[in-house]
Amino acid sequence: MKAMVVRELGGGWVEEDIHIADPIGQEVLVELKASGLCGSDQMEMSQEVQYPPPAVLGHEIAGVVTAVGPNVTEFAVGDHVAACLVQFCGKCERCLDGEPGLCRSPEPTVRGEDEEPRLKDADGKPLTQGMALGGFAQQSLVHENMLVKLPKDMPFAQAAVIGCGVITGTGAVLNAAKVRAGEDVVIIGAGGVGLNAVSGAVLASAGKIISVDVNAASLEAAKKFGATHTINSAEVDPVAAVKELTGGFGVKYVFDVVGIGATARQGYDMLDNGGTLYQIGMGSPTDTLNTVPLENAFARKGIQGVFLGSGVPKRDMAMLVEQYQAGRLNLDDIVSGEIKLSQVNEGYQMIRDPKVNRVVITDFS
Ligand code: CXF
Ligand code: ZN
Repeated sequence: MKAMVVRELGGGWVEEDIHIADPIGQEVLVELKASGLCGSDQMEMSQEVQYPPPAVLGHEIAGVVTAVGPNVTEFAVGDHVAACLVQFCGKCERCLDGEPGLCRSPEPTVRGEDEEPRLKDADGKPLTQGMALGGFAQQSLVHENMLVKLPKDMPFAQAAVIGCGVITGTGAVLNAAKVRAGEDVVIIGAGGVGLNAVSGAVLASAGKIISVDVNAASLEAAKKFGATHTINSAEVDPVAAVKELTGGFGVKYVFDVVGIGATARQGYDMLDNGGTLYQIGMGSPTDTLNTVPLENAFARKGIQGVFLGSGVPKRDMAMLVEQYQAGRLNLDDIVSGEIKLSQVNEGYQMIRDPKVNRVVITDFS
């Protein structure tokens, strides 16, 4: 099959003819119909994080099941499916707790060292399968825990993007913070994930949905997704602006989708007493946020990390599909452009424009 392979760090994606194994155990073979371009894959391509080259990256996928392993129970040939990159066993203490994102033993979702690799290049050498999905290819071989069934009338591109950017942003609001109707929220960052956090706040019927960004076009997009107020932090002090909008108090929920020291500081300072800063963005690996224990004892502020929406992917993806189909979740404006499999390099150029959200591969010919 055709795949876009990262051969060396920083070397971009190169089209190759590669081999994909037949499904064993709980594996499902999916003919891909949509595969989204997420910033994390670009990071994986340019610096060694978790999936060393040669690798097939791509982790926002949807398609049609063409074969199943002998132990697959949930899926059959012909099913439409989408994936979420959370790898979980479904059996450990944390999975049983309803926290698959904290799974203690996600190993069963990938093949062992002693098994034939899922992907091999034309010379028979193993290829890394990025995030256990390897979505920049015509097909993907995926453990059934990472898949969810789609209604046949759900468009593939919109389904594909749910599995990473959408679930991350909406889940922060719905799962981590559990915002109630009428409560005010601040979302710092109006890029791909930030807009989905705005969507999450709309689904929660939040009160004021205040979007903060340095880019005017991104703030316009946030309004389109349902932000009731926008603050351009390149022009005004965002902490003062949030306080002014909230009777001087600040808010109970701040979502920092940027994740650098400056936005963490702003987010923390925007909190009302008893409020929580939700840290979603991973903008800096070294920036810190200092707080004074004595002050915090009085203010009772919380800091909470959120990863991939901190939810239950199968449940949340099905819910988000339903919300989209009911006209309550804007995924159409998340999908800004569609490209061919061979155009992954160009696609990553396209998403540098802040007006472009997700670019999705929909032509795998
Ligand atoms: C990523 C964030 C960085 C670690 C892997 C998953 N999320 C989505 O792309
Ligand atoms: Zn991603």
